[in-house]
Amino acid sequence: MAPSPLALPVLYSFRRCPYAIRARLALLASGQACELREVVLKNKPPALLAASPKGTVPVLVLPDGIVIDQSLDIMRWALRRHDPMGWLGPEGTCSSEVLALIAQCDGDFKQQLDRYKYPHRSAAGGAAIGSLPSARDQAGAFVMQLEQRLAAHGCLAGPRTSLADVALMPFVRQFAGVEPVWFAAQPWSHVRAWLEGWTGSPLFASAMHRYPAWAAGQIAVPLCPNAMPLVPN
Ligand SMILES: N[C@@H](CCC(=O)N[C@@H](CS)C(=O)NCC(=O)O)C(=O)O
Repeated sequence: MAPSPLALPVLYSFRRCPYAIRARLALLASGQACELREVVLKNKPPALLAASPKGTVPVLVLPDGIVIDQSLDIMRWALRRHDPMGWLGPEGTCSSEVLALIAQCDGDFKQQLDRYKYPHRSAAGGAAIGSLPSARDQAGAFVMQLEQRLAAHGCLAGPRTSLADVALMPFVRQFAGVEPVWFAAQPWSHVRAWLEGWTGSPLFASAMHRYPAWAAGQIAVPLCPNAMPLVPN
């Protein structure tokens, strides 16, 4: 694969995707420059599919052609290079507790969240696979666990922000957004404060910057707060 002209990693991303949000947060926190290519999921660019045929975002393509196509791996790649906020922990690695929380989020919680958000969708076509309240209750039980963790420690896996907070936040944000009035009425004050802390942060604002959809041949735009073109017109 041809390297990007400025030899920057290329991030294929989709603004609202929670996996892509966590990857952008880690890349921004690490200060890693990269070119951002906003993808329309219904019309994926051939360059994305050539780099990663499975066709999910985020995908990071390094200048030497190495492809990282799992959000967690992108986060770890960026933070291993530079981790000014210590999200990986003192030894530059994630604890098993952090990894277990992320696995729970990406596994059962994500499935329940999808059933809650899209109650009429079915994995096998046609019939609904679960009623809205049960999916909400199941996902809510996980959020309750997060509430207890935050009440006890301040952050999800101890007193300091870790990869778990960054990786889970976009998914909890989606959960909160399905029925905001209901969410606001739940006994989850620590989760709400934690979420508001993230969504109100300049880092999150940068990660949620709007980019036009990318097409081959366009001027490269960097992942950064003000997103000026990398190569001026
Ligand atoms: N395990 C992957 C999951 C990524 C994923 O499923 N992304 C969704 C968007 S949120 C996607 O690209 N779906 C493909 C599609 O909708 O066509 C990761 O962690 O990066």
